[in-house]
Amino acid sequence: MRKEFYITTPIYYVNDKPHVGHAYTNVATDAIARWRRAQGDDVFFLTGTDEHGTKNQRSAEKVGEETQGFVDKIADKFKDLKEVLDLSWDFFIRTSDKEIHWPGAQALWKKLEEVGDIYWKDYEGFYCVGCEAFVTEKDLVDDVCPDHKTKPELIKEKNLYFKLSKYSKQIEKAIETGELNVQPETRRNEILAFIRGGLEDVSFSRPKDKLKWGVPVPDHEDQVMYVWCDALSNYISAIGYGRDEKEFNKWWPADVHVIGKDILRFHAAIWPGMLLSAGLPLPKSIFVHGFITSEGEKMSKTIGNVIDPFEVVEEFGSDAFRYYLLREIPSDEDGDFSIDKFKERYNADLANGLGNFASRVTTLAEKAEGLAGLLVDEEIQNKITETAISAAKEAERFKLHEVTAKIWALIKFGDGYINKHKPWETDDAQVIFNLLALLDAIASFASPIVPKAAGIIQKSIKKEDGKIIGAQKVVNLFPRLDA
Ligand code: ME8
Repeated sequence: MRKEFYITTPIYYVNDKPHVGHAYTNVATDAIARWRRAQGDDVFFLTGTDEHGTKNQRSAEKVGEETQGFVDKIADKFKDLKEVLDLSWDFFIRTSDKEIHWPGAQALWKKLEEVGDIYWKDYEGFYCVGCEAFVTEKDLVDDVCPDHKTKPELIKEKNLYFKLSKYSKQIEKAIETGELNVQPETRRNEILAFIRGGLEDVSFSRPKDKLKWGVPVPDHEDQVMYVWCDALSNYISAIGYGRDEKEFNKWWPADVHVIGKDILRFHAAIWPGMLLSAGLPLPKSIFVHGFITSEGEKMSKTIGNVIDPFEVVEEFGSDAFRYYLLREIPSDEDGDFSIDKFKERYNADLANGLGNFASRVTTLAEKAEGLAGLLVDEEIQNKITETAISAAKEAERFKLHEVTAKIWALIKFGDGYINKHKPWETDDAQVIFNLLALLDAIASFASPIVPKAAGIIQKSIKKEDGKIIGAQKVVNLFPRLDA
């Protein structure tokens, strides 16, 4: 039975153009979305941009541009990633979109207020613009935010607060029981420890005279929503909350929110709190991936080691970039982007791996006779089935590097099979047919990872009534790179 599958990326700040970290989240999410589509699910894949808040507003001011124009430009760069990274997202939400996003964000706010979870409070405390969050002394190291290396700003104002503390126990329980499945285990433990410390209420608005760039709070004209309250609601506004109930009910609850480890608390504490308050179901799972360093160091403009996905793809192609991210970066831990490693992987796994295997098999198959009507040998079929099962098991737990490794092990197996049977000497139609069946399976398993190459291979395999009957030669899918 076809089942709905709703998957999201975070919505990215538009203070700067996308880098390899954003590319990673997008590619990981895309691979899962493509895999579910291939399983027959009805998939909705959402991404977008988080355009309000102090950080975005100040970035526009810094270059002397009008805020809307500035965020439009950067949002376009995030949209461009669709073609560059070969992403298959279905909708791109922008929080400055007054038609799609604002009605949802405001409807959710009203719900929270209706049930009595919003109240006024005088606040005095520190705010980290980098995090877009109020911070306390214990979040700081040597008086600065450890993530942004900046001193938080002292803020003294009257804000509307959200009673998150009220839902502490319920959120803890949902994560404990797996009703809200936080993956991997390490992140689940981390967030549980945090929640067990007791969740505090959160400031959910900012006075308009201090920050005008935000979604207006319904019935409180002098306030705009706190940027995280606004941003998190994108996951429901995009699918029709407050606008199109039927569409909303079709997709919600989300199957997976894919996020980086930096925003775990917002997604696994504040967001569930908001949903519980509004009487909405919780997302089924949150997949938390690690952070990518560049040549072993944290990416930073000062060091000048920020990796630009546009440049990498321009030089090596989207498949190669996707492959590296999915194979080399452990999806549940931190990983590193290094150009030497990239080339090594490219040559070993793509040029000599998938590309060479496809070329060997299709070259044999192109001139082979008597393929039609053959059936694949049991040994080969078993190997294919085994890979499908083990890869799916890893995919269920979002271990994307393991999925990729399992699929590429099947290519190794195929290479071994050719070398053992030497079909170029024997012209054995059954051996060649087995190899084509293997290549066909590999292309279908690999299509969420390297969609372009997989598509070319699939197109080259000739079928009649779904049965393989031959192939056209595929050469040079991944030309070797010089060392
Ligand atoms: O946090 N390695 O937006 P953001 C891997 N607007 N992933 C990385 C990364 C790195 N070095 N750097 C960034 C926000 N990311 C909010 C989100 S959601 C309702 C609002 C990825 O532009 C990773 O997915 O700072 C991380 O969680 C996200 O970008 C943060 O993007």
